[in-house]
Amino acid sequence: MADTRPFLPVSSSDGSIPSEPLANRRKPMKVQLSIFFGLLTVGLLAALLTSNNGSDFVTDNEHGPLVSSTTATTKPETLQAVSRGPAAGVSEKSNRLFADENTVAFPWNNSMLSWQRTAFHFQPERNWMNDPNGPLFYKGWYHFFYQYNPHAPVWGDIVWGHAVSKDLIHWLHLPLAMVADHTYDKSGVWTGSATFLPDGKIVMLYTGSNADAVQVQNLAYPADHSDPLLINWVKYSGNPVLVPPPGILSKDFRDPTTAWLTSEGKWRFSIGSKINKTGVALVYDTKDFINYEKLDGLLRAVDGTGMWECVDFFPVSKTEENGLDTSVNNPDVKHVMKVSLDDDRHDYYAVGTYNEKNVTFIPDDPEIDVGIGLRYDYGVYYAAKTFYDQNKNRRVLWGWIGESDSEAADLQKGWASVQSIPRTVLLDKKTGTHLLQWPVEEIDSLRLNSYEFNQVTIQAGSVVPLEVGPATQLDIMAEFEIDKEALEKATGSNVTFSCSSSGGAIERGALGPFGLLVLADDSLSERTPVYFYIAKGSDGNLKTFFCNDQSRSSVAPDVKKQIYGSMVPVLKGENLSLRVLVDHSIIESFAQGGRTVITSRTYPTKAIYGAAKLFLFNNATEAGVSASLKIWQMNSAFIRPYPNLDNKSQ
Ligand code: DQQ
Repeated sequence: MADTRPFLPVSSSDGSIPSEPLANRRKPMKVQLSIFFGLLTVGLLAALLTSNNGSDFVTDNEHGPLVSSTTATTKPETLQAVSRGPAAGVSEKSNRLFADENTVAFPWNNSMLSWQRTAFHFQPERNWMNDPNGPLFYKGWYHFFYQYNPHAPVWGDIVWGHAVSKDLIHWLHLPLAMVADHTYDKSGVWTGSATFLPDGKIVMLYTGSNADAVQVQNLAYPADHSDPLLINWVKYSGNPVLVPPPGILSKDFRDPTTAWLTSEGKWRFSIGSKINKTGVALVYDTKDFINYEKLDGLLRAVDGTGMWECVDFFPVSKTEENGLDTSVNNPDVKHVMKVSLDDDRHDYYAVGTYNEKNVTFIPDDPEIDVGIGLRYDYGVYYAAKTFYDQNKNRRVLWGWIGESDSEAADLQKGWASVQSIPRTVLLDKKTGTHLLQWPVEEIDSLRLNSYEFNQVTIQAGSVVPLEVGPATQLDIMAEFEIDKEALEKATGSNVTFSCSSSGGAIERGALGPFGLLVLADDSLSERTPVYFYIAKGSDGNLKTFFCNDQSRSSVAPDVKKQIYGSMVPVLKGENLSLRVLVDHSIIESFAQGGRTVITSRTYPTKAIYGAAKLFLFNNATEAGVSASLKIWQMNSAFIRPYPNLDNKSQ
């Protein structure tokens, strides 16, 4: 439960104590003690800062070498990298970070590993999960299917897991929806999508890796449409309905999209592939999902992007704030195409125009075409899929979030991967170029006590603790204002900045970095900065970057630690705004209303349970920053098996 201790008072803009949380205040004596210890903490941090000549707010040297307090007494194990996926004809599914290194396994203990399991993100009870499949809303239930290995916490033996929810947050696990029981899907029941027919019936097209590991497309449908839980699925007797066409290799033909209607009343859908090194989206028309016509053209093709997995294609409104059914096509819509790049395992999208007659998608800006421009998420996020939620008139996006630890640790903890919090997707009407992704509103129902901090001043080169109790399940909304004078005074340069090639949150510039230190321990020996960095060009223009620095997120060496991020457009009159969902080993962060999003997995060894803390930081050399925040402790979701399935009656 949330700790309701007040915020430790540190400097505020007017020198007064920043506003207290909404929850209980302490007695005056305790407030004084809090002030004392708060100032002491800030003093110590300031001492750390000056002892480093102001070049960094905290460095590894200040805390000694990165070793764990739970150092193993037995000989440490060296990690082996195992490849999973490519041999079977699919993208790499294991963490290859340690492939060329002799990384030593950290002695993870059970309490550290149990802490990593998430509290309000969707996960099966055990074992491996990857792509979201065929999400839909039917007779009062949200259905979620997913790539699942029922036998181990590593990719392999893939079948379709299935769960249902009334609100996209609390889930009930159901029996497997489809298993590998036919020649045409013997090597795996792979990714697929759902389409609603006009009579309300559902068809599911999915890829089967057949007995010879050839990728084919199959049709399945619910055995009983009167069952709201859609427990039993029938595979069409004429499967496979499609095999790789001439010119397409047998392992480059997968992941059919949801179908949309053409003006002639045919169904049209796309399948990802590649021709040499060009990523392509093949297109098929069908009237009945039994007979198919391959169209001559390609919906889109982009040189050098390699195999396209999990293509998604959908309209977004140029004028309204609601989502659209996949078949909507009129002058008031733009189309979005998303591809998952097998080569780098990131999801890229482009906004553009769909020409039904020519069967093409043309991006508005060829410089940011599919696969070379914008990404849904600049962290760990892949194989995403949207669906139109007719219940709430919105388009909802699911994405697979893999692990960034070692396979050995996954085997020890018995599970691997989570799904993102479902996100609504809208066209950002202000930029016209970006999408806005935002956690579905239902997540707000998990909010418990809240804490408010108004106009907290964070001097250049300082760290401010935020007293919110244990900081492992949080929903954080923050706004930052940077000192205007410093913005004007800063000299521009033509040096180009990028989060991933920068030194991360310890690299100081005149105007940043500043933001939050998430999942940090008291001494900051572990911390994950989620932050903005403003760069001034030689033309005087400002560019804002949104980054997430994993480099000091854990003292364990067998964890992938990257600096993620990208540019985020900040328009005139906008404050810098941030929303961060912290749920144990996952941090989902949304800048500027969801224009740029970063999801990361974090595996601290000390900043866990009650020792996980939250801080504000400003590591700029010049600019002071003021921050206002509202922070909620988050409840856990109920995610468990569907009770008494035999007596299911709604
Ligand atoms: N995952 C599935 C494939 C898809 C890949 C196999 C993307 O259908 O291409 O598990 O992660």
